[in-house]
Amino acid sequence: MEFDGEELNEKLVQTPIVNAQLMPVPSSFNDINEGVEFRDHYGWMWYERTVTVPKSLLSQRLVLRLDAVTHQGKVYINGKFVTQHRGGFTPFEAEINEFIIEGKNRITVAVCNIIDESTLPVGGVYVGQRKDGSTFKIVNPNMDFFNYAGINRSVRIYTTPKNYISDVTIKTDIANSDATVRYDIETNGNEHCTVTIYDEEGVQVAEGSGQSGTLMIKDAKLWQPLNAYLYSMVIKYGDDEYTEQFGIRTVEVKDGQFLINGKPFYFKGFGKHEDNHISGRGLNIPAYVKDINLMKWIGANSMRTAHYPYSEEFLRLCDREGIVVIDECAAVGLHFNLSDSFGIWRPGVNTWQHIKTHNDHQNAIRELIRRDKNHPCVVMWSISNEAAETTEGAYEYFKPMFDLARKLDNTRPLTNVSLAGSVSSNNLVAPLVDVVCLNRYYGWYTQQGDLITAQIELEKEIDGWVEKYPEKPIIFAEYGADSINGIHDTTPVMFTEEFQRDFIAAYSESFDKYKNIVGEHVWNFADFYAVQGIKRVQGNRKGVFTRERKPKIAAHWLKSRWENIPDFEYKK
Ligand code: GCB
Repeated sequence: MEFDGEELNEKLVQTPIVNAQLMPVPSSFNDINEGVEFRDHYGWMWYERTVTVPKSLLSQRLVLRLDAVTHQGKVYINGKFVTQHRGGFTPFEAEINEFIIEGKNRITVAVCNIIDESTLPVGGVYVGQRKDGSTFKIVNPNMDFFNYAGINRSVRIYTTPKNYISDVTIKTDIANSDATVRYDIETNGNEHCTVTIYDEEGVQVAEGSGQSGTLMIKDAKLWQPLNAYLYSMVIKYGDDEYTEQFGIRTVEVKDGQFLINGKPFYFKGFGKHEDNHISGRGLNIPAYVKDINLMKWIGANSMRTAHYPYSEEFLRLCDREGIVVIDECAAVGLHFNLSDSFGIWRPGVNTWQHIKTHNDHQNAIRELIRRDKNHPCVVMWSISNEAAETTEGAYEYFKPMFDLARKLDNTRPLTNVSLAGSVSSNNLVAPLVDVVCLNRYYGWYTQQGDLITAQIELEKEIDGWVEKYPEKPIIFAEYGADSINGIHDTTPVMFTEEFQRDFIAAYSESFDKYKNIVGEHVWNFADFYAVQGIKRVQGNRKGVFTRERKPKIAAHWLKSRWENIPDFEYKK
């Protein structure tokens, strides 16, 4: 990996990079080496390696796939430009036969970590000048999480025959004890296509032919929260073959409840981050498995991919283990007036008159749904987190986003996760959502330390939502307090483990009073690295687990609460 200006490197790409620094892929680059300049590098980075391609592969269709280049990537093979992509959390790929030669090939990927008012996440660059005249730049998301970047997920070359399967959409429905499975296969030609469905024991349960159709599975086994059952659809198309796993389940919002397989589901769990020591936001499969095991230990059944699409590997694990997922696109920070100036702070400026995210946001929705539509674990799409929903123009900005998501997927409800202060009376986007998702910090950022007043304010707000939108279920998508593990007190005070526990207990008491509240996602599953500031102690400490995944007192408290809350029909 080499740091330099874009122009110079556009020339450098013609010749191999020398004296490069060692850089693991996949990983965020930031914590791999020491020093502020390295960690906070702003701009382009150049990754390079050689791969050997044997002659036998050249007769196949060769595809280079990059699962996540954060936030922008340009790809070159043997010095020639191949493709580029904006958006750091969804994959892109290109056919590369014309660039590849037999033997050694040089793959170069230029990565840019800049985020601004046109990208997702929305970010800002802070340019400062020191007294000695030197300047510095910091680029931050317009939110507290650290801007981990690099080639965060896997890069692979794969092959297909010349005529190939490019996509499949699977939609399931339940009729008594049977299920219907609708499939639509996308290909590049007109080869003969067959579809066979197998159960978990490998027994064939349905078959069909043609690129689309509806198959029936008799006595279908359902995908249930924490009790997953996965079928495999094997598609044969000419010489190509692809297997997609899927689950049979339905999702519906009705009468203020969130139904999974026709029964009212109660969300217990967390907002998370992809965040780990050393690898930052990089793919980390052992950590995913550990986190899912901890979620099960604590009695959780669900989570939200705050604030961007997580890796495909993570979602496959959630499919397998029955973790229910609210899948969020990387639309975070669409707000120019947040008082914490993490990225951009433009007091008085109307976000919707100036923001330039329209294109990237539509692409992000398209790419998210195309990538994740067949995951049974995903039960709802989150269109954004904490946008300026009370500012004039919010409805006009979001209406086309919601329309697009509904057009692309008519099987899942939609939400927009709301910032404190956007309440039932002033939230302009609420009419568009199926489920109200609220991030609330009464007793932390406001009424600091006073949990009695916090609860009064919280319930006043909930009353307003229930009254105005009685048909919409409510999920608390974030609520939480920082605690530094090891800090204790007899009379709870902010930042102690006891206060964090009491904060969560107070909210829980209020949640239990309302039938329309169908879920509680504590912020956050674990401590995570954040932008520096006086409110962050080497990161955001609202984790119920530490960054090393050790439980704080609140974890034990939540375990005893959640083990007594059933997944279904909690509030009869
Ligand atoms: C929020 C944000 C989340 C922050 C959290 C906090 O509302 O959605 O990204 O980390 O507050 O701890 O301040």
